Amino acid sequence: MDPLKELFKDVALDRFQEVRAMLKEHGDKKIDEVKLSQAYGGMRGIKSMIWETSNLDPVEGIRFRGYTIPELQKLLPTGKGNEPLPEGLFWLMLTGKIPNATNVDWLTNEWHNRGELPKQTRKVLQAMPDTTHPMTLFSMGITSMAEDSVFVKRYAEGMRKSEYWDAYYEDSMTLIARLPYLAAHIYRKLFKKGQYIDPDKRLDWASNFAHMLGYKSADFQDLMRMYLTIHADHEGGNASAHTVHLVGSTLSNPYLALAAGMNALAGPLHGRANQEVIEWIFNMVGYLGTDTPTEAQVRSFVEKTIESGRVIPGYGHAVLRRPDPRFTAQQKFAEKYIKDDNIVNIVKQLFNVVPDVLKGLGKVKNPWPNVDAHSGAILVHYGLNEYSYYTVLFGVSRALGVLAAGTWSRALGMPLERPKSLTTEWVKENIL
Ligand code: CMX
Repeated sequence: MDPLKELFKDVALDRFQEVRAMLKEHGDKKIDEVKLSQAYGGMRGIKSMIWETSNLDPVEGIRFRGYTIPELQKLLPTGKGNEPLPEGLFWLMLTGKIPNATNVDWLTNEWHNRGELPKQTRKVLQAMPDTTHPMTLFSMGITSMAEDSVFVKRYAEGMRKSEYWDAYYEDSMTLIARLPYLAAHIYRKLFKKGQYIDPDKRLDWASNFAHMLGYKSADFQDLMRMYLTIHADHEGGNASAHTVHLVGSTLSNPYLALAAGMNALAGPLHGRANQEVIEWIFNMVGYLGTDTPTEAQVRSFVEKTIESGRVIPGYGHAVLRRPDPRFTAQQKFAEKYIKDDNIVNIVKQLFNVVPDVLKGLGKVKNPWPNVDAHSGAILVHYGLNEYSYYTVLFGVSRALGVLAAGTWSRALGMPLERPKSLTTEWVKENIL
């Protein structure tokens, strides 16, 4: 028996019936109005989709099933470490219920049982040159597994719509189990001369990932537990989540939907910002000739970046209007585990300087740091210096949220997504 699937089935069936009744009675009620500026402006803030697993408040930041990050750090099981296990967050996102230690042990074990990397995936990765960007390999690796999709097989056999969630769940579980294997394989292929490390099935999902990457310390294991928890979900409108949702709505299988989302995450305005931030910090160090600059020096480099027409990576957000609680969680981690690190200190200096500079521009809606402003400095501290790899770590985590949400979309019978687009001619004729 699969206890998570059983629980999900009960919870999702109740919600399905509740939503059906709600739509019957209130389906014509308005939830939003759309301004012309929003249609031309990246659809910012338009309330137009349902996402059960998390919700983002512009001021407070992310809540997973109603819980803030500090609350999750208290409530979710931590296994043998001090940070929440991502297994617990996945359970919570799927069911809405905080799991106990037995629940997460079951999930760790289940993912170990599903975690092998298929032969064809190894071959695909092997065929690619070592100059390939890790996110390209990550996307290719996920796509290469699509032939294993239970969803595809059952769909071809005539599966009923009411059973889609079950097949989606099966694929999601296998995918999540395999992602650390895939990600570690990419890391070792590109940066460690193809010397791969066997899994250690006594470890939880995040620490086994750390182990297969080649990082053994207890602190790094805790870093991975925290990192893979806080990056998992950020409601449904962000580019990677929305892409998985859109592609999934065509009934394309979860492997292809996730790969599409990872291609969105790879952009510098989204997940790749974590790579951009650390590269930019080291450019600053090179330019200033010191890794212990004064705040005035940091400020001058920030202003120089703006003057050259570039954005400050790791700052700003499409929804948030305060420092990102995921930034704060990493700041606290660094305060607790890392003493006197020059690059971590530069991140602190940037926090003192950048918001003021961005406010001065008069156009930036959110001058505060986002999730990507801090992660690189911590990874560098532990010796993970391959900056181009950072977005893969984000991607492994993001899979938890988007696949849990995708399973929900199938359980609620969400249809093909198809919003209406307009031409400027239409706008001129009908709105002006
Ligand atoms: N540095 C300089 N200028 C910035 C800026 C920053 N960090 N953030 C926003 N701006 C500028 C915009 O480029 C825009 O300028 P123009 O009108 O000249 O084009 C203006 O301020 C208004 O933008 P906004 O409404 O405040 O921000 P958006 O919602 O359009 O964009 C984001 C949000 C994240 C793309 C933007 O803040 C940015 O480019 N930040 C740097 C990249 C980054 O850190 N991305 C990661 C975000 C987290 C994630 O999704 O993973």
